[in-house]
Amino acid sequence: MRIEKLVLATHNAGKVAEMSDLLAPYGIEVLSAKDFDLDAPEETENTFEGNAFIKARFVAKETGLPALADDSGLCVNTLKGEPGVYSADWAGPEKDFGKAMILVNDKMGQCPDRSAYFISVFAFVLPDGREMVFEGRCDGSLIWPPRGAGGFGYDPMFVPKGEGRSFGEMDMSEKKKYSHRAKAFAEFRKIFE
Ligand code: ITT
Repeated sequence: MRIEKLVLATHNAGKVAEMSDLLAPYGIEVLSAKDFDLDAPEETENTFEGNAFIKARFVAKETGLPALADDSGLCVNTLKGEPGVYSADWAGPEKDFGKAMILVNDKMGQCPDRSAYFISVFAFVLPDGREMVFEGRCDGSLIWPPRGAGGFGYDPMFVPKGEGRSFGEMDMSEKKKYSHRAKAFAEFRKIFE
């Protein structure tokens, strides 16, 4: 498939940076919802895939261009997968991830199982109605206190499997060796091959 232009259906600057970086080698003009002054649609589904499609369908309809959405989240095993699809909500309307990380750590208490994983689901919607979905997962563990000021969201408290450093201590090129988003992208990019 040949795509000349696509719109990232996200208002999250961290995702825009990572997805633009992943798309950079493919000679595609990458725009985002912000370039079109679009509001964020309400995420009313209770699955990553459901919410990813809400975002991608909305942006494809509003712009008439192919739209790529990422719905993602941190799933903590000892919290039965929470915060999961509600990962952004735990930071409140002020998007305070310092507070969200404290909430996660407090809820885990003294539980020795610190394992967690990130999920990223990409929904790709074309103006002609074709729809595709891709998924990536990154396993790791949660540290306290958080470390590093890189990345976004829960990155400072997440250490991917096989690493000693948190995502917050890595730059974007190091994070993409492990990240859920890079893994979802590795599936997505096959449509160009
Ligand atoms: P859009 O819906 O506009 O894309 P959002 O931030 O609300 O932006 P989500 O609904 O998918 O996105 O929420 C996912 C949250 O999970 C996100 O806000 C982060 O806090 C967290 N998250 C996802 N990927 C992450 C990553 O790579 N590193 C750290 N936190 C991540």
